[in-house]
Amino acid sequence: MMRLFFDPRQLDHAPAQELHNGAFVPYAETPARAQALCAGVHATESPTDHGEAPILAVHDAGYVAYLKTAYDRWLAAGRSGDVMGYIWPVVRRRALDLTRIDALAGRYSMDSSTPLTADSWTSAYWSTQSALSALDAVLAGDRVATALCRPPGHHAGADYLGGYCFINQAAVAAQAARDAGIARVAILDIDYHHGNGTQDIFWDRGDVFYASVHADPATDFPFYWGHADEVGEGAGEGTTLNLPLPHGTTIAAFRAAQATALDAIARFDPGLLIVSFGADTFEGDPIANFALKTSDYAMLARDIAATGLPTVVLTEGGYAVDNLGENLASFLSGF
Ligand code: SP5
Ligand code: ZN
Repeated sequence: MMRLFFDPRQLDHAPAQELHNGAFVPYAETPARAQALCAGVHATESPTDHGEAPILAVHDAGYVAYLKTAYDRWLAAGRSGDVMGYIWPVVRRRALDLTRIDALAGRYSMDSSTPLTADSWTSAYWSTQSALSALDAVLAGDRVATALCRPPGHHAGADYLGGYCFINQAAVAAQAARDAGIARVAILDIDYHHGNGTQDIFWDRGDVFYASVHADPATDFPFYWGHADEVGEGAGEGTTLNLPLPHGTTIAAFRAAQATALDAIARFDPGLLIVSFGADTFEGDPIANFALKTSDYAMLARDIAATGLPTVVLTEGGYAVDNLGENLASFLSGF
């Protein structure tokens, strides 16, 4: 039986609303998502606590301090409600060392749709511990293990949150695997959205391959990353692979793109595969525009399993809550 990791503290983070198309709407990345993920699988195990060191091996120390203190600083500034940035240090601003919470909220984020609550750090921390525990299982010899990562991680960069993500679990697990002696690690990202944070973190590194199948950023979030000509730089040139697809994509084209990614990963010859699995490619997803069916996920997983690589599965997005458990169950059944 495949081991599955989840901690109930991952439910605590519950922003009230997000800014979307000019208005506040209910937050899409809900605790109910985690309950649906759990309902879709057999019993989960609590993760072991690996502490902050594996997080700090990927994320900027100032950013981690911000995640831990931002809500209290927001309250101290007289605010109520969740922390939301409203000014960003773009257009060539100097990298000033500011302390005002309003400045920090912009410095450490990439969008306005990821409110930070009193519980965001705790939930993201335990989501990351679940990922690290799944990695432990695979390093100990399991062929595959899964972490129900909520909040998700692939949009979070070394020093920024965004896209409902705070700590990048795939990146933390990849770095932990490197530090455990795995020479080359591959990340396959099949969430609907491009995993800009994961790409950024390993952009100039040749030891971690990042391959993503996702909605064309010409039409979809995160817009500024995930275009086909982004291939990495320096030692990382050629170890980033982006395969954008159009709205309406069904399993045939998605599976073919995943096969292209898996071929490139096989040539990279990694010792470990990490899968960022998003079920927001589902035909009924409320914030996305692909058309995969529940049974398609089992086929994608069988193709991944056929690589024979030791595999850590981490969940990312997927907002059709009523179908999320069965979509995850379908995917895991393919391993
Ligand atoms: C992990 C992941 O899948 N993040 C996706 C972030 C996408 N954010 C931009 C789209 C926002 C749409 N918000 C709709 C809210 C409806 N309640
Ligand atoms: Zn997504």
